[in-house]
Amino acid sequence: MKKALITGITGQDGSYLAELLLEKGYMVHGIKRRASSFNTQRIDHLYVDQHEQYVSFKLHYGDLTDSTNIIRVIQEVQPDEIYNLGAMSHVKVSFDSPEYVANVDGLGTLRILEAVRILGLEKKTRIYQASTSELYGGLAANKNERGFYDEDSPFYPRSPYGAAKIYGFWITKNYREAYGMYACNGILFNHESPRRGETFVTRKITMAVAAIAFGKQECLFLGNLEAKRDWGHAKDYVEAMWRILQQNNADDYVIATGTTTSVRDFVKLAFEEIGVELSFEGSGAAEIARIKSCHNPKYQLEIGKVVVRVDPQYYRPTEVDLLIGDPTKSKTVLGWSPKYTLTELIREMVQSDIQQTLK
Ligand code: NDP
Ligand code: GDR
Repeated sequence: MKKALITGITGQDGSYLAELLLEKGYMVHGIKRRASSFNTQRIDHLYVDQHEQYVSFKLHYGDLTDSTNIIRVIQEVQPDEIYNLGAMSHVKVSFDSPEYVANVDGLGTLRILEAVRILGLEKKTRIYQASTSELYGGLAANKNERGFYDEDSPFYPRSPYGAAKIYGFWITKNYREAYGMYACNGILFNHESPRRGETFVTRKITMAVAAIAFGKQECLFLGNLEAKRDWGHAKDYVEAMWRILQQNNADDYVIATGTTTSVRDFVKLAFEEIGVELSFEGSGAAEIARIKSCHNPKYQLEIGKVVVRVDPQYYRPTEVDLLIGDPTKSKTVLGWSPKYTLTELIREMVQSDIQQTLK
């Protein structure tokens, strides 16, 4: 039975990855942070009474800022695979706590790699590092000749989060080259789901659509509506993480859908999911969206009502304008391609938030 250790198991990706590995027959260990209130909602359904005879899921308290803890947990678990998903993952918040994000997202990666080395597990333990499309920074000049970012595109991070993750990327690659470790970067573009954190833009939008539909929210305030992202479904992306660790040789891979959509269009599509058509007017900080029509008799929505406004407090000091990934290598080498379309993703998120709103 293979043993996996997941940092960030309480997050969106950690929860889907834990489900996938349990389905594949792994013994799954996860590191969770001690918090003053419950932070395990996404994985509570996986909990097994630790007194049962057969336990395939176990949580350990820990933190990526604490090397002693990381070494002790890895020593105890002796994992075949480590998925380092733990991170302060919010780009905007990283401008508020840049030192903390460097410590967790940057040095945290080093702590994992060093722990494996200190414990003499270099030849046993395979390591997946959660790298990100934020490394590219969205610079138009850095796209490949086909107009995408791929594994060879230059990096230009535009936030303390991106700068911390670039250290994680390079130190992972360096340990692979220096010590022959099976350590890989998945350069994942944005991926979402009903389990997405509530302050990321997609989830903020789908929650607002559900709340506005039932008269529980008046208006959705957003930042930059022009930004474009390559959005996929987290369930598809954790499958890619697993595949990255099953190859003969360690390598780095872009995981993306190859299509990009603006925040404005995501808003339109999410409202369309409940039968509401929006019309946008104005520009920049003065842009608004009104209800143009409502085809669903279930929702008593006033035509002409303003339901979206721009609030500059959500702007970032430096923005990543456009991301679009080239998944050719992951398709050909890993045999991976996304199963969900953007429409299916939005449908699942809106429907899930409607169910939550009705509770
Ligand atoms: P989430 O924010 O949902 O989850 C982050 C996880 O990291 C949580 O379990 C969180 O714990 C944990 N964590 C935070 N700080 C620490 C710490 N100091 N020590 C240990 N654990 C910590 O992120 P996602 O699941 O969306 O993303 C997973 C990883 O992939 C992250 O590294 C992210 O940066 C990266 N990534 C994500 C992409 C996306 O679009 N989702 C795209 C590319 C990369 P707690 O629950 O206690 O807060
Ligand atoms: P991102 O995701 O920064 O790409 O990082 P986020 O959903 O936060 O922002 C996407 C784009 O939407 C714009 N935006 C807003 N964003 C938020 N959060 N809230 C708003 O109100 C809002 N209005 C507009 C942003 O400016 C941005 O352009 C995510 C994270 O999961 C990272 O951890 C991961 O590495 C990258 O994706 C790939």
